[in-house]
Amino acid sequence: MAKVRSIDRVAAVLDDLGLGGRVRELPESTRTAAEAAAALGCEVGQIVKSLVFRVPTTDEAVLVLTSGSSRVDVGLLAEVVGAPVEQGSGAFVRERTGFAIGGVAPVGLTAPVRSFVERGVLAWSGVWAAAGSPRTVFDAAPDELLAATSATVVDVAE
Ligand code: 5CA
Repeated sequence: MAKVRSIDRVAAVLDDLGLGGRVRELPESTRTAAEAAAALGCEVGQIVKSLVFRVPTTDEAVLVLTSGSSRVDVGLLAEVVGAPVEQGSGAFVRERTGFAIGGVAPVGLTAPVRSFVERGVLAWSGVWAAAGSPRTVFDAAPDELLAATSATVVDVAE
């Protein structure tokens, strides 16, 4: 089977969800929320970080979408998940999502991953998330992001 580029996977899912045309290619690489906010001219809080955690006891992957201005408290996330969690390594992230760190998108993963949205994301009327590479982002309303990811809203910010 031909290898599908990760940005094409994301664009195809967005199209299917009726969110086509949302992807924007940035002139520079934006591996961090701060870089993405600077490139887009928006608040850091409006950049959604797609963070992949690992449950060591089960090797399960967990995706947490959180505002660029907040950090995930792994203790609070462990309570939600019901087991200790750790940040996933670059290799783990790539294996479970098909994305490299810096371009992890909340949709278009190569396999389903249990997903959560940190409540702080809902404070914004519009947010941006990575679209499969460090140079691509897409915009969405928090409700659209929730529907697209089938995520559960949680309070796990530090
Ligand atoms: N393109 C930007 C803005 S959309 C982006 O992808 N931001 S991000 O927040 O979703 O991805 C960066 C995050 O990757 C960092 O906050 C950090 O949690 C994680 N990360 C960075 N380096 C590593 C690493 N070596 N191992 C595991 N996680 C890492």
